[in-house]
This record gives sequence, structure tokens and C-alpha cells, in this order.
Amino acid sequence: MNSRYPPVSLIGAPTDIGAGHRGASMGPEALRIAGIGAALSSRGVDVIDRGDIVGPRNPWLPPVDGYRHLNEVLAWNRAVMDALSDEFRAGRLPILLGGDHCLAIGSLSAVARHCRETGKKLRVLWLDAHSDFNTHEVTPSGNIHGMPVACACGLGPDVLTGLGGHVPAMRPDQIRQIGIRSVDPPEKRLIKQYGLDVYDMRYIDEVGMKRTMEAALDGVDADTHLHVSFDVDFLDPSIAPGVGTTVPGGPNYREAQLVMEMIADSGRMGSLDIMELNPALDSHNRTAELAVDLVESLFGKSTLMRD
Ligand code: 4U7
Ligand code: MN
Ligand code: MN
Ligand code: MN
Repeated sequence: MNSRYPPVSLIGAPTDIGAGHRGASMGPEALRIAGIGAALSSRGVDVIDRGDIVGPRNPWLPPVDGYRHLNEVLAWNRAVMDALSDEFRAGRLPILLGGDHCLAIGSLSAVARHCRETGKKLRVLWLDAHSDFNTHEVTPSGNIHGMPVACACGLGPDVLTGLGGHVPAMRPDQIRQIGIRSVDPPEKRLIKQYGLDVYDMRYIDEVGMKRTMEAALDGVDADTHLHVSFDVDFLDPSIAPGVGTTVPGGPNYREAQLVMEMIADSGRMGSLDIMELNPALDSHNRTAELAVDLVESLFGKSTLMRD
């Protein structure tokens, strides 16, 4: 067994309850079929698949007061938060297999609570084409997968912002967003108001991925819990077509690999979300296979000859 990593638990959350397209509910199974469990075992990681969380079906209704499916989103996120909290208490590293990105409300709530309980510092790396900082007042869609970061910062309905028992769950300065290239205009104003640290694609183009990641990981030390929330639409759609909300101009394979390798080098990743994979829009499961390949890099598979 690879002693560099704590034992890992895979937790499936098969729902598209917060998304604007159906199909992310099939994400967990596609990641399993792409071999996520075996890939981790082959890295020497001790891994258990806990199976799938159960929650309400998707009634596919229009938004009410700027929220689509708020009650169902709450039920799923409660279950996600409880499942992750159990893993943290058992000293394990949970990997949440989404499912759409609204479920990060539950994972961020659990991670924040875990850090409060253990006194660890929290750093969230948000790998996404989108900032997910919308509120019910400004959302163009009502889809709650566009709101999890705002909820974590205390901006959203009380039932979601209070999920982990502390509002806000975290401060904006604990979050670094990477790969951003689609932000709605009022969302942009909120991000500036809250002072979120955003490494957008323009920044990455100008500065390069290496220096971007050095900046995003700056200050991460032995006392830090690093949570990685990986929205698969972070990747350029030419390599990752299997997502509902593609945005051109994302990181290519080598840039994405470098992101994962540098996170691995930090040695501090304590939890991971793999979100928004939509097998209904994929071809031959290649986006799932790419996600699994990148997870191997996150767990230390290196392209370096120097190590
Ligand atoms: B994802 C959007 F309007 N901003 O709020 C919205 F562009 O989890 C998209 O990052 C949100 O994939 C995308 O609906 C949410 C839209
Ligand atoms: Mn996204
Ligand atoms: Mn997202
Ligand atoms: Mn999406």
C-alpha cells in the first residue's frame, strides 16, 4: 500500500438535480466503468467503493423563486455531507463521484466542519470553467450547480448555507478558482465584492500553468487540508466533451496533467470531488477515462524522469 496517501473511499452521488441538462446522474457509474477503483489500487492506494448515495429523483420542474429543485437539492446535499463526514471521522480521504456540482455544497460543508473540528487550515481548489457564484436573485438559469461557491461563502438560502452548522462555511480567502472562463455579469460583481481569488484563463495564458498553481498552492503547509473540487468542464471541450456546460478555451491535456501533478506534489489533498461528468453527452466514455487518468496524476503518477 502507498503510505503517502490515506485510505480512500469512493462515494457515488448519482443525480443531476442541480443541472440544466439531464445525464450527470450517470457520472458515478461511468467513472467506475473507466476503472477509477483499479487505477487507484494500481497507485498503491487502499481504496473502498462505498457505492451510491440515495436521494430523490429529478422531477425536472422549472425554477421557483430563482431555485430549481431546492428541496431535492437539500436532500442530496445533506446525504453527501453526512457521507463525507463519516469518512473524515474514519481518517479516510473521500472522493465524491458526481453528480452535478450542486453537490459541492454538501462536500464543502463537510470539509469545512472537518477543519473546524480538527483545527486544520482549509484551502479549496476550484477547478472549473465557471465560478459557480450565482445567487437566486441573479442566476440566469435557477440551476443550483451554478451556486455552490456562493453558498459556501454564506450567500444563498439558509437551509443550504447552514448545512454544516456554521455560516459562512468558509471565507472567500480560503478558495482559489482555476480555469475560469464563463462568469455571468452580476456574478462577476459578486465575486469582486467578496474578493474571491480567481485564476482565469487569461491569467493562465499570460502567466502559465506552473506559476498559476504555485500561486494557488502558496501557503499550503503540513497543517492544511486541501480540498479539490474538479468540475470536468474545467477541461477544454476538445478533450472532454462529456459535460453539460462546455466552454471553449480551457486547459489542454498537458496543462491539466500539470495541475494534478502539482497538487499531488503538495502532498496535502484530503478530499476530492469529480463533478459534472455527463455520459449521455460523452463518446465511448472517453471523458470518464480522461478524468480517471487525471486522478492517477493526482495520486502521484508522474511524467517526471527526475523522480
Ligand atoms: B457548473 C451558469 F448561466 N453560470 O448559473 C448558471 F452560464 O457547475 C452556468 O460550473 C453554471 O457546471 C454552470 O446557470 C455550473 C450559466
Ligand atoms: Mn462548470
Ligand atoms: Mn461547476
Ligand atoms: Mn456544468
